[in-house]
Amino acid sequence: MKLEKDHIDEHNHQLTADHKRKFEFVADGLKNVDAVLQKLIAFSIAIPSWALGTGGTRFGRFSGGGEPRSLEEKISDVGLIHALNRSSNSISLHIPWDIPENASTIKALASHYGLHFDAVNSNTFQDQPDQELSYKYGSLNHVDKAVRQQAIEHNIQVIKYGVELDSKALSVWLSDGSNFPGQLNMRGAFERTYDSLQQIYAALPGDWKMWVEYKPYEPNFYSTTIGDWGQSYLLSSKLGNKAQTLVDLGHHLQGANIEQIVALLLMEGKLAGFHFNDSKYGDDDLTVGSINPYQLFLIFNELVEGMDARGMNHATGIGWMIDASHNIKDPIEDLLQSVEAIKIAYTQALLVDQVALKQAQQKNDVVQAQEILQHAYRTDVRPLVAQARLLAGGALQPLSLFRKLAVRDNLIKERGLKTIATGL
Ligand code: PSV
Ligand code: MN
Repeated sequence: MKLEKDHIDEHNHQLTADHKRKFEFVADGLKNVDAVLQKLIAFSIAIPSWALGTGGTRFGRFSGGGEPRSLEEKISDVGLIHALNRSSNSISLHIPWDIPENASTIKALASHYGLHFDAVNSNTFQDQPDQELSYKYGSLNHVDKAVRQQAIEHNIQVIKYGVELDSKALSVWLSDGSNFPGQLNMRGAFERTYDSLQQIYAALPGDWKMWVEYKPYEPNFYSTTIGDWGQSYLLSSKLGNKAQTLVDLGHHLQGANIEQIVALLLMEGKLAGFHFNDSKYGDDDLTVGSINPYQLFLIFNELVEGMDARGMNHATGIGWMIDASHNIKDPIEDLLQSVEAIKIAYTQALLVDQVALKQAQQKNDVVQAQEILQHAYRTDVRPLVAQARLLAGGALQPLSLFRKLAVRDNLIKERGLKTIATGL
């Protein structure tokens, strides 16, 4: 289904008076409204190709209907999201869940919707039907050289697909690790992983990056070979300038101070970017901002301050991507909510009075420092986000327009009720 410009214009027209009042109220108290709006217009978040179908858990999967049956239909869904919010102008592919058989056609289709391709993701955490050797006991860290070689070749193949699509980064997430003490020599596993990654690194084009993702547990429950940011940082430092550490918000043990991790990686020029999601207990992959929006704001506060300190462009300096998927929501509605939550947190961080905060920190004025942060966090910035979207040609309220146009019903009519998208 393609969204017509008239639909958006009509929707915006009906909401204009109310929006204008709210926007003027918040804009009135701000010094830098135009700069904030320009930054918001430029800021876009990549959509993962695997989040357009309903997510499953190990206990089951409840398909929602009208799920995309092909890469083309996934691109069309991202096109729809982008038409509504003007903030989702790229798509990140997971290979082999989504293989671009004909790259030029796929690229043309994406650009028809104003989209391009973000990082490509390799998958050595599952066995594929036509695969010779199994990843049951690991991939890049495997004790058997032949298995490692197969996993290395897969990653190089993924880079080749990415080159055809003009992607600029390879995301590597390994489930490699052990379930029981004694199963694996941890140093050996790390060294083999480093060696395998070096070979993949050597195949990266000059203008590419390798994003090394970490995760403490699941599917392995005793040790993960790249288990935390330190281990990822160690690998990316040893590998070289093109390698960086990717932060998935769900990949931390409870209570971890993610904003501090982010601040330090950024300081070292080693922050690749994000897989955004939210969680209550583990890698829950819930809608961004649904559980802990304050943490998201604190992360963005470090990002804005740290990127400004390094003179980085917020929109392009690192990779911004969602990695969420859940089992009960309409995936498009979930993604619209996630993008909105990210933009809200970003806007709040842009409103932090950094000069005053530094002064408070210098004076050890703890109370004032908290007041400054929370003043920004408690500002209702939604009209600013909506205004930026309006200026960019999107809908004032993407989610309500999605519902009003009964987009999901239309997709079900087009694709059927019992379609299942590739992914987990
Ligand atoms: C692993 O939990 C992960 O976060 C990696 O990024 C994978 O690519 C993705 O999820 C798969 O759903
Ligand atoms: Mn991830």
